[in-house]
Amino acid sequence: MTKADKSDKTIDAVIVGAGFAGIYMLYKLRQQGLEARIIEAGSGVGGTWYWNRYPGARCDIPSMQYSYQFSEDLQQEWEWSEKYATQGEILTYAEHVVQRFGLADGITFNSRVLATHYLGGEERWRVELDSGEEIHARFVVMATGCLSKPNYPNIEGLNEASVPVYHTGNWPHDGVDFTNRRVGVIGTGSSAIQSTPIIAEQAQSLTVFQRTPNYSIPAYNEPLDPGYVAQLKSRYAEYRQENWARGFGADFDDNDQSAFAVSDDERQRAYEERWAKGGLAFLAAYNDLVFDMDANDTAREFFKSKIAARVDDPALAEKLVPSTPIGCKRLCVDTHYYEIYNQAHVSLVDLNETPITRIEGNAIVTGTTRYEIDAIVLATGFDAMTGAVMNIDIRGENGLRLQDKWAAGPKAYLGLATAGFPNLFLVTGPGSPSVLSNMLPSIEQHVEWISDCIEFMNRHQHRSINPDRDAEEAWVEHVNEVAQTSVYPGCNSWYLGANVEGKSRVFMPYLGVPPYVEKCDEVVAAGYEGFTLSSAS
Ligand code: FAD
Ligand code: N01
Repeated sequence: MTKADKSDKTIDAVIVGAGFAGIYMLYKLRQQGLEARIIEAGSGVGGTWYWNRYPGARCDIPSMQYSYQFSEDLQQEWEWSEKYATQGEILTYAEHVVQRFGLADGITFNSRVLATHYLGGEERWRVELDSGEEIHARFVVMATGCLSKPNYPNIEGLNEASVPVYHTGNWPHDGVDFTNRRVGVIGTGSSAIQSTPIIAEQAQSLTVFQRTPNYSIPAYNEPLDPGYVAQLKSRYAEYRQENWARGFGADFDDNDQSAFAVSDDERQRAYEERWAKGGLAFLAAYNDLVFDMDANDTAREFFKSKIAARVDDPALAEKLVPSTPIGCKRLCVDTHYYEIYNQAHVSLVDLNETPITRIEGNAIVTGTTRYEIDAIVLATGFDAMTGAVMNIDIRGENGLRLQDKWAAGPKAYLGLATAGFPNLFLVTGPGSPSVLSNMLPSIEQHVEWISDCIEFMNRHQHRSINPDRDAEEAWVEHVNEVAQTSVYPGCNSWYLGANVEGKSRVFMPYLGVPPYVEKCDEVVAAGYEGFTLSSAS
């Protein structure tokens, strides 16, 4: 059989990825009676929650909000057990959704999309899998995730290490027992901050290699109070609706006041109250904490004192205090993180004083010191926002390669589509609130926008949709302008691509859920303004 024979059939859509985005996309397209198929590299659904099985992994948005809202029955039926659900519970939830809505037969597992090329005259995409299979589809939806391509550090000797090396974003499914082992953890972001307290409980010794400290606030995780759950479920839909009006798309008990609208004492009291509750809501204590450096400094000073109070050795505490604005990297949420450093078998290596030079067999070497270990944990994060998409050889009109188009930074209209790549959609792509929001609602908003668009196209017999370059340029500029009004560009974060060697530095997420959703709705109301819709040739 020739390639041409194999390609006779064209399905409606290929969806890449079976995380929360891919699952819901499949559900929505099937509701329209369309033929869609998910291709997933892993052996199961859940995406983030399938891959990140490191000890202590859980959400940092409260579970009652970090869940789908598209089905009232689903949100009423599902019972979360804790304020912040564990990785295992979130994975079970994703599996439940797939089973409940009968989606499993639309997913091909253990299969990676290597390439997808647009066949111009035919207005369809050829999708190539690592199995050698080719699928033709009118639409391709990249539900590949913002934090799904692990970032492996470029450290000499790492690949030749004589001890096991684990990445938090690709953790063994059977778990890892660190009992009686000397463990070295590289990185101090959320993944390290969640996992190290548990690793410390097991390990003979734990050495944490820190390049940049992060701010972290206690989670105060606890079982969910049935009274609270019942009260929230009695008005769940209304509650969800209210959250769309909030900057992060989540209920952080937002205070619409400047940090300087109150006295120093009152501000201190408010910070203490937020601290006592824990979690990301701290940053909503005042409306200018991530927009005004002076306001940010008041929160920074407060955090410094809290970190100092949690660590016995003042010199060590000093090393754990960041010098960057608070919030410009995602605030971490921990359970007894700083306290690990009060244990004799836990130590911190400040890589600013002595950078890692190489891995030598079973040792992490910094300058003249060799740290002998039995296991290495890379908590080194992700090639965020663009990594998974750029990993695929995507070619649009006239053979344009996405890797070339995005070489100097990603360009996407509303983070939903990119000019020159008709009928290819991105879920929570660069230029959308994505990681600066509660991701589950943001995923739903994107999936609904895309499925409505496909439905509109079919109803009006449009064959293709493509963003206009001018509209795209203007949007990318706007995303950057908004970012410049905030503290976000103020540190080397993965929001900017600064954590990956050689990656262009462009601020990728859009700041502000309500104006973003409004803009998406306006574009549709104006007949997909900023897009060109073409009918059959
Ligand atoms: P993912 O869940 O990343 O799924 C993408 C899928 O695409 C993956 O399964 C991957 O295997 C697959 N894939 C990628 N490329 C290919 C390819 N070429 N071929 C085939 N398959 C491919 N967000 C929050 O809002 N709140 C939280 O509390 C929160 N906690 C997080 C905790 C961790 C540890 C991490 C890493 C992220 C967290 N996030 C959180 C962000 C999280 O990524 C999103 O909330 C959400 O799960 C993303 O879903 P998704 O479907 O878009 O992508
Ligand atoms: O990754 P990160 P993460 N040598 O990029 C360091 C979500 N998430 O997996 O800051 C030495 O934050 C790097 O140092 P630096 C959440 O959105 C949520 O922890 O680049 N160190 C940094 O300290 C989060 O923001 C939860 O100087 C190196 C660390 O590795 C996002 O996922 C839990 C290095 C990476 O931190 C990513 O978090 C987990 C090198 N060569 C994740 N390379 C929740 O709590 C990198 N580092 C819900």
